[in-house]
Amino acid sequence: MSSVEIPAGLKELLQGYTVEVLRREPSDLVEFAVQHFTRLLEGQRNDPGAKKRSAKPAWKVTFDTKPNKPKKVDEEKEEYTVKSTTSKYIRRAAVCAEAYNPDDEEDNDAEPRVVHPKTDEQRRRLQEACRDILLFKTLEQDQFSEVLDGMFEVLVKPQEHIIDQGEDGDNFYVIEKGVYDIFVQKDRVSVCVGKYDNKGSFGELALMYNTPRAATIIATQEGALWGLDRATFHRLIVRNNAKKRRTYEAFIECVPLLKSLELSERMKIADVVGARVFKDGERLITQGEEADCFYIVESGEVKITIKSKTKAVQQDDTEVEVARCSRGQYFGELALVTNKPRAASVYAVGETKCLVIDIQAFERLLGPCMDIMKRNISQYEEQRVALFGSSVD
Ligand code: 1OR
Ligand code: 1OR
Repeated sequence: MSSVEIPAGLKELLQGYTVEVLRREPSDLVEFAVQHFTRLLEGQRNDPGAKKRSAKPAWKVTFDTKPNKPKKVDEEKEEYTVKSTTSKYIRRAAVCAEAYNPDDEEDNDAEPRVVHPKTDEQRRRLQEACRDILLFKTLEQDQFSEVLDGMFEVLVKPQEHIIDQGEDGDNFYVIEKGVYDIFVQKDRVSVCVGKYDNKGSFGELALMYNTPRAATIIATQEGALWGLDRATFHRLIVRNNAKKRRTYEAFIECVPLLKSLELSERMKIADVVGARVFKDGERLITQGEEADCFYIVESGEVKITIKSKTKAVQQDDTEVEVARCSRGQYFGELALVTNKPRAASVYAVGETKCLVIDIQAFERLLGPCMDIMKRNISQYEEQRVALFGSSVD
């Protein structure tokens, strides 16, 4: 019998299709195959590098964890396993959690630049969605433009799994609209630990640290996302992290609140912070609003004011200054810790620069500092009574 040669990539192509069938359970396998392979083909046309990678939907292509580097033997292994909570087959992550050092990033400038063409209207929506994304806040203008060029639109349906915990990471996502639940497996049970509500971004961790996805993200309604592929994320964001670490290492080291963290934990904070500059008098936080981030003053000063109905002031809603924060001090933790609206307003006094951490990174990274924060929060209450008695709204 003559020997049969299996073409390179065939196994991965069919496996990718099989995984999608198991995941989505389509009623018509042939029609689903047409859609699946068409998306794949379009993805390859937009991104020639995708040809090397396995067959997932075009926007969910699996990327090699270290492009251009020989793979380790156990990275090649792919197994299929039953996920306990959803009873669906998923691909077990074939990535390894290496010690991460952004300085080790190869010089990938030679990599082809990925551009996904967009209409003016798409670009306007994309720019709006990316306006407050912290990971983009330390990029130079030309790097930011490259990021925008490399992003592609993803429309999602209710109950769609954007990311599954344990898988390897393909894309980073910025939310344009929609609500997305965050699930984390605890003792084999999937627990909802938070949500993204029409803003924010997710999916950076697996790409930054070469680790399996740390959480499952599920759309609760129809939504729109902007994806950025792994290679472009590496070239622009991860390489920028080396610079960020150098820039913020000394400062983060001298923030009293963060002293109890290990060096590696402080570096992870440097990876996720965004730097924001506020003009004199600009309001950073509004009392009564919902909270989604935490601040550390890097330079300048902020004043904290509380609306009060005190007998002393005799007027509703007068803002009374209760505190100031300067370099190394933090604010905006109270609402995140207590899960309540902002307890005070905060204004810049002179030009002020702050490092900003979003609520998910706050919960993930600042757990070890929680005791210190809670101790200080209990002092707010004492100060409140001293300043206003008990008649503050
Ligand atoms: P990823 O690439 O690991 C899942 O894919 C994404 O979920 C992850 O990047 C984050 O962007 C996002 N712990 C870990 N990842 C989280 C968390 C989270 N929240 C959002 N993501 N925690 C929840 C904090 C509210 C900590 C849970 C113990
Ligand atoms: P937040 O998330 O509620 C406003 O947003 C922030 O102002 C708050 O977190 C604290 O970080 C900060 N009472 C309430 N919030 C305060 C206070 C404060 N001081 C700073 N913040 N008091 C002043 C204590 C000196 C009590 C005033 C009656």
